[in-house]
Amino acid sequence: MSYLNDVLAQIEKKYSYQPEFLQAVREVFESLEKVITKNEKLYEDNAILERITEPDRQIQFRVPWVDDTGKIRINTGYRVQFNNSIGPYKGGLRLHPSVNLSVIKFLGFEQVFKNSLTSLPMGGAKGGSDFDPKGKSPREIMNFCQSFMTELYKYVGKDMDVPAGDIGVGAREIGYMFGQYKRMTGLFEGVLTGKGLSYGGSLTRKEATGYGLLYFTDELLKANGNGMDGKKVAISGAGNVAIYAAEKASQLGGKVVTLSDSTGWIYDKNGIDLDLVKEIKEVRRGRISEYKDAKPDCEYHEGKGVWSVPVDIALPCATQNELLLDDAKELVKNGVQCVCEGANMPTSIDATKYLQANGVLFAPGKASNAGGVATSGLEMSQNSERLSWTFDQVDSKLKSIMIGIYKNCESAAEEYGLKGNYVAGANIAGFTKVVDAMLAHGAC
Ligand code: NDP
Ligand code: 2IT
Repeated sequence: MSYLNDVLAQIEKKYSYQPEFLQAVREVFESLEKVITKNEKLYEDNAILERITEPDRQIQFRVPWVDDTGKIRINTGYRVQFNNSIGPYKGGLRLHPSVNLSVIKFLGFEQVFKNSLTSLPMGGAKGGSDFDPKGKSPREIMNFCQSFMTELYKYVGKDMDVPAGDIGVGAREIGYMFGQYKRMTGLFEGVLTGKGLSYGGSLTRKEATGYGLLYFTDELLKANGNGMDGKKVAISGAGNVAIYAAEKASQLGGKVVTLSDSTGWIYDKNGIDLDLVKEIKEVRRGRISEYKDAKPDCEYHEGKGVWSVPVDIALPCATQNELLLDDAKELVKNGVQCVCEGANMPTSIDATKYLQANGVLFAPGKASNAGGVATSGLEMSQNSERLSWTFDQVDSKLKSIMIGIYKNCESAAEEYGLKGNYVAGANIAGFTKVVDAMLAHGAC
């Protein structure tokens, strides 16, 4: 057995009960075969693969909070600090009932490579809780966020670990957590990103993941013949990433015809009305089914099915494993040209392989959704220099970072004889930078 296969077998045995984490590791390892073979002795002597797959630390804690009836409720909080070889830990916080250690570890592992690709000095981490924000009152959300930070504040700081949003965590939750951090420590510092604009947030951060996804997609399409203009686009999800992906797709001349949430999906053949979606999701915090109330001639379907609509481009922007082999087959049958991931690991490994084997341009989330964390890095820079940049300044830096990531993935893939395989390119480029730093730091 090779070094790579040995380590993979050990991890599969040790963490057999963490399916999402194993899925993320398998995808990365498969891409690294040639890189590892080239440097096998060096990497093996330095235990690079064992170290890069084992988090620096995993913090797990009880989060007690009081609901509106006066009852004490308990959730589990997590922060997995995966790797800080190239910068302070950085990565989002997810609040969703499906959160467990496997999910947070897969997200933290992906974040290490993603942050490396941004070219900014950020290590990888992820956190969150199995708290379900759905149906909770604003006061319950605040109670939860304050309690969560009452424990988390011990482990984070502007030069140590800088969390941000993810599923279920937006500006409101970041605000409550920032307030509690300030109260616990007395420090007003850039400990979180995705902050409100009045207290150190960055313009463009809200839009950044979705916009960045489209800057990447447009570049990928242009490099392979044509850009976004005139393309029909399916997007899943109806949250932060999906909404601003849809906005930029339209600005670049595409027509977005679907959105979804965990209850169902909408198909509007005339193109999604984003002002209406923003009113439903950002103002009312409602469900995507409400879109049909205002637009009776659109279709609303309960359950899955968003990938059954014939489109040129598919952008999964909801959650992990939401685009499976059967969905990939349907997309290919309907002539899809390009799939770029806005969510983290939304496409299963077999679906990814099917798309690639059928000539579909495929971009992995760690490259194509890196615009969110990249702009978080720009928020950290602004906080450090105590200045705020304009929307256009941040947006143009975001765009050049995304184009840089595309070029980096493309050339890393080519260097290893894997032209057009952007999954391999992203993993190789992200990995080699982190490993250089790990080697420089010695046994730690
Ligand atoms: P939001 O909470 O704003 O929105 C999430 C959307 O996905 C909602 O429409 C939600 O529907 C849907 N969704 C969540 N879980 C499920 C599920 N299990 N099944 C079906 N639908 C689901 O989150 P974001 O938009 O911020 O995040 C979306 C994805 O993008 C995640 O994978 C996240 O990790 C990734 N990402 C986010 C970044 C960011 O900056 N926010 C940066 C990079 C990646 P419902 O309301 O019904 O739950
Ligand atoms: O998955 C991600 O990259 C995020 N949720 C954003 C993390 C961040 O620190 O901005």
